[in-house]
Amino acid sequence: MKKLHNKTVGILETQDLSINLLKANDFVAETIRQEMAERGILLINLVSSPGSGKTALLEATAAKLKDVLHMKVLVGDVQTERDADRIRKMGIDALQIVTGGTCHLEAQMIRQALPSLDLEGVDILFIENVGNLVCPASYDLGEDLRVTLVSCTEGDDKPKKYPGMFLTTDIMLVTKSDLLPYVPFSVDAVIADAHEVNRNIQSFLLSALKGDGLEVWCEFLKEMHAKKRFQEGVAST
Ligand SMILES: Nc1nc2c(ncn2[C@@H]2O[C@H](COP(=O)(O)OP(=O)(O)OP(=O)(O)O)[C@@H](O)[C@H]2O)c(=O)[nH]1
Ligand SMILES: [Mg+2]
Repeated sequence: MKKLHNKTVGILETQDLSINLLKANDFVAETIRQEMAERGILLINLVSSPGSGKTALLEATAAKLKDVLHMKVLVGDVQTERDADRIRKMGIDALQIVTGGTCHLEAQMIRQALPSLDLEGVDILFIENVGNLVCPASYDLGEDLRVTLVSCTEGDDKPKKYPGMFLTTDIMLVTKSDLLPYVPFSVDAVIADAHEVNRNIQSFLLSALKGDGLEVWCEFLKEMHAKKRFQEGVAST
């Protein structure tokens, strides 16, 4: 009985600790939000399961927008520089954060990485989070927009299975639309479920590979960037 009691206290202590850690994360996230506001940079946090197409989306977005908007990327992975290398090949400055096992990015990791990126004149800073629909949900990185990708190859049941992520999502991108004819996936169902979890989610359907829907996505980014500049009173370049 005593053992059970101790165990219970242990769990409560762990909960207290994680609440305090999240509070500390939110404090750092606020300093990032402040810096981005002063610079008029739109900060976007891309999250998804592994392989949903975050890096492919960044490559395709870079190809369309890099001459119009100055973009940079911070990319988190458990191991390797592979994603940063792919993005750099598109002519975009990218910095890899290797978490060494941690399944999400934390605001402190972003804070520490920022001085290594020259942010002068940057319009949009993308963060590609570690592929995972659970842990990244709890960590505010100071972003303006949390964009969650759901690829049609992973199933349309994700919003209700991972509500924590969809509760904090601003934009849901349904990706790999070119594969829709080959997989059992209902775009209507995934959008309906996402709205049941969070009625403020805005959705886009696109294929980074074939380019369908990319124009609308890029127009949306331009609009969001202009809005941010206007809100912060930063002159457009
Ligand atoms: N058919 C098709 N394949 C795609 C599309 N977008 C990405 N892929 C493929 O899906 C795989 C994973 O894409 P990535 O962009 O690496 O996915 P990711 O979300 O960055 O993956 P992690 O960083 O590992 O979480 C790659 O083989 C891509 O070529 C798409 O629009 N259509
Ligand atoms: Mg990637």
